[in-house]
Formats: sequence, C-alpha cells, structure tokens
Amino acid sequence: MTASATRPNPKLDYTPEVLTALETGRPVVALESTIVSHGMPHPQNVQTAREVEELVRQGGATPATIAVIGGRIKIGLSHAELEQLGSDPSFGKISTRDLPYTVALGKNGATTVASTMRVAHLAGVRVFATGGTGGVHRGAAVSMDISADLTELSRSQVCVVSAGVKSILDIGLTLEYLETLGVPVITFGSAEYPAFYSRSSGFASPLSVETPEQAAAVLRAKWELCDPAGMAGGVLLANPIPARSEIPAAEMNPHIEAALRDMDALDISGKDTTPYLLGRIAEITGGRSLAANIALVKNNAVLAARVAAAYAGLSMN
Ligand code: PSU
Ligand code: MN
Repeated sequence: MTASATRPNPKLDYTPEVLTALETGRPVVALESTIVSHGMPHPQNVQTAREVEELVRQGGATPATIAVIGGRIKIGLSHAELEQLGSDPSFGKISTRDLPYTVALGKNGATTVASTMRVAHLAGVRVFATGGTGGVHRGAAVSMDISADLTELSRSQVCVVSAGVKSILDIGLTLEYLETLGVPVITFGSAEYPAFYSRSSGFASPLSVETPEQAAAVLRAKWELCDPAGMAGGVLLANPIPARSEIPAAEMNPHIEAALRDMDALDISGKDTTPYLLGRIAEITGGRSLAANIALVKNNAVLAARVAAAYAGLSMN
C-alpha cells in the first residue's frame, strides 16, 4: 500500500514538517490564524495556538497553521512567526476576498475560516480545526451580513471541525443556508447541533456520526464519489464543547443579548462584528467565555487529528 501523496504547490511556503507529511501521505490538520490575532487576547492566544498544535501532534497528525506573512502564504508557522501573528497588529483579519490584495502588496494577514479553507485546499490539506465558524448574522434580512465562511464551505474540499455557531448568529438561518449550498453538516456524537459555548442549540443536527472513521468515510464518499473532479465543496463537522467546559445556553443567552445591544450602540458592523462580540462577551462573562473558547478549540484539534488520521488511512488503498 502506498499513501496518496500530495505534490507541493510552488506558490506556497511550507514548513519542513508539513511538506514531509504531505509528500508521504501522512495526516495534516490545518489551523486558522484569525482566532489567534482577533479571537483571543495576547498572550493566551499564542499559548493556546501552541497547545493546539501539540495536541494535533499527539493525535498523530502534523499541524499547519495558515497565515500570510509579507505577502507569502504560509502552510505552517515557526515559533517566532506564531508569536508575531499573536502580537503584531499589522495582521489584519483577511477573508477570501482579501487574499489577492494581501499577497500582491506583500502584507501580513490572519486568515479566517473562509480564507484558511481556500489555502488548505490549494495546499492539499483536507482537514481543518477551528473554534467556531461564521454564519448568517441576526438581522441578515436587512444587513445581508452572511459570513464568507459559508460560501467557502461550498467551494473548497476541506472538512472544517468546529464547535458549531454561537447564538450571536441566527443558528436556524445558518443551517438553512448551508443546506441551500449543499454542505453536509454532521455533528459528532450528538443528534443536536451545538452552539459553541453550549452543547445545546435547540436545533437538530441534519446528520450525525459516532466515530472519526465514519466522518472520514463521508469525506471519501463526498470527494471521490459524489463530487467528481472539478466539483468541490467542504463538510462541516460540528463537535460539541466538552460538558465540563460548557456554559449552558440559558446562562449564555442574556450575555450575548447584552453584547449585541452594546455593538448596536457603538454602530459596529461588517468584518469588525465578530471580533467585537467575542471580546465583549469575554468581558461580560469575566473571562469565562474565553476559558470555554480555549477548551473547545483544543477539543476540536483532537477530533480533527483523529479524522485526518482515519482519512489518510482510507486514502492508502
Ligand atoms: N467565531 C469564533 N471565533 C473566531 C471567529 C469566528 O468563535 O475567531 C472568526 C473566524 O476566523 C471566522 C471569522 O472565520 O471570525 C468569521 O468572521 P465573519 O463573521 O466576519 O465572516
Ligand atoms: Mn460578515
């Protein structure tokens, strides 16, 4: 049996460990960088990013944190680059639309779920762990604020492991929109779609699996059977926060409502919405939401490593 190797894309900068893993068909897990630059305060952000990378390694996969530095697209970051990402304010939040500009003008950028998916696809990395994805914002019927993360899920061949979407978004409309886009939404070990800080959202998950092997089999069926060459699209694998770390929805919802009111009063909109709300909710909850956020990201990294390992095993025959 020979593992199916991926040839490196000459336009991307790989760390040696990621390059070796891809060339030998070993499992790799992509990690995003907006969560580091805009999702958590320094220094917990860099500390968490390092611990997440270590958990991926312990799970038998190679971590590839993705960012743009000086216009170069990085697949895997050095220790120093990760520290720079977490502390240097020149790393703007860049979504898919911003990638060409950031590359062409030689700038720094922290990639969102959408742009990390696009880059992972270009690099041949099929599994990606994050905290939460973007979605359809509350009031989107007027603001039209729907995250490009959803569009990209319908384009790039990547499995995104997330803890669901938080109720700063309209969870029901987010699930509707993903159905329209043809994106499989699968919850790991639960019939209910999770709400990031809380295991429960009140919405049934469209699909569910019980093992990483089942998730990997869905990826193979999607990409090798149902999406023949030329067609694309990802899979959203939702992973409920561990029970010991969750903040129940009934407790969380008033805090989220308060943060949304504060945001309206400050007239914040567009790409600043999600970073503002994450920061404000951490303030309101006295850091409890941050602890939950860190716990769920780690939990997602562990599952992503298991899925990547199972998928690499399936691709070997
Ligand atoms: N949700 C989180 N933490 C995050 C984000 C979302 O719980 O850090 C970040 C991710 O990078 C995601 C982005 O891709 O916010 C979505 O932003 P927008 O809603 O502007 O598309
Ligand atoms: Mn938006």
